[in-house]
Amino acid sequence: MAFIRIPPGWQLPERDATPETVFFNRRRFLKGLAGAGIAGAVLPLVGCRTQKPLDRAAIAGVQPLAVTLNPAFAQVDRPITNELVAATYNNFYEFGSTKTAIWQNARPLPIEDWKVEVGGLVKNPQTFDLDDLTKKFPLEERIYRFRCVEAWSMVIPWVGFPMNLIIKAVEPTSAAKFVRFTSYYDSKVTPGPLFPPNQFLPFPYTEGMRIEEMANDLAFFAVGAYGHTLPKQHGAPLRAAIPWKYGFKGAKSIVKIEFVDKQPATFWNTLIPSEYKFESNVDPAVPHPRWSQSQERFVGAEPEFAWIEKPTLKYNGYGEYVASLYS
Ligand SMILES: Nc1nc2c(c(=O)[nH]1)N[C@H]1C(S)=C(S)[C@@H](COP(=O)(O)O)O[C@H]1N2
Ligand SMILES: [Mo]
Repeated sequence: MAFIRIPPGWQLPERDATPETVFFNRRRFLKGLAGAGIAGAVLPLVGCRTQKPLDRAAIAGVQPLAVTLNPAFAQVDRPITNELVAATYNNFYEFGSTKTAIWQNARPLPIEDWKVEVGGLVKNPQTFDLDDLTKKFPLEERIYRFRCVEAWSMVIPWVGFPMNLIIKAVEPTSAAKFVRFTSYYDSKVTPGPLFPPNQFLPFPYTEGMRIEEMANDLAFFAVGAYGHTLPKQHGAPLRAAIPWKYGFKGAKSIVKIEFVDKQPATFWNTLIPSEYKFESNVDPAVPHPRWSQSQERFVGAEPEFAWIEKPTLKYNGYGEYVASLYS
């Protein structure tokens, strides 16, 4: 892709600490910060080291999915992130806080016989297995920008279906105002981060949004990426992809979808409400308390898988679809 300029020295860093990880090490971290400039110290995004070789084992076991690309989401303003970069640089705290080890730690996630319970304030509660979902709802491919609150971004070709199809299937009652997604959790399988011990963290991971947001055409449930089923580290077998919000809103490995009348408690918002808001739309003008959100580092473009600095776009560039939700 000729229009991409790759500044020298912005290669995928081997260093795994990230702002979200930093929370778990905050006590050690705050000590280390004494006397240091906070903004500079927090964002460990600048790396000059060469990356580890890409490992095809990261996508072992995936099954091809027959899908057609939705022409409305066929292209964005930057190349698709290399698949093996995306599959070896993940946030999934149930499997640890070391980004580049999560794909290996996630191997024990038992995705056979997966069930997704959809209920709460609905007329027609249902429990779907994965076959039901993929047969009932036509799968499509959508190329979406993806922006983590940590100020890095990717472009991922998801395979899945609009969340609105679930709304239509279960028919929320007029009392339902929000939806809550709950991720798989079993402390025997999901050891969690090392600091602090697991029991202090509000697992299972939950996320949520307003029903009108969920009904927006962009809100998507992914069962695959890059033309095949999701590797476990991406949140197999079903995860949320909400491209105008920060990445943490996209709960992985969803086992429960509940329609509720009040704004639900969510994992990050419970841990650090001042830093991780419930709404969390991508917005370059609203800095995270510990770093700016005006720029981002696009990761995973060939040939070097370099970090490429880009201005962050309001609603991650999806304002034409979603701005009316917030007027
Ligand atoms: N259950 C669960 N879902 C999660 C997370 C997590 O730790 N646990 N991390 C979130 C964050 S912070 C991001 S950026 C994305 C990362 O998705 P990816 O690894 O598929 O790129 O997943 C989100 N969903
Ligand atoms: Mo994130």
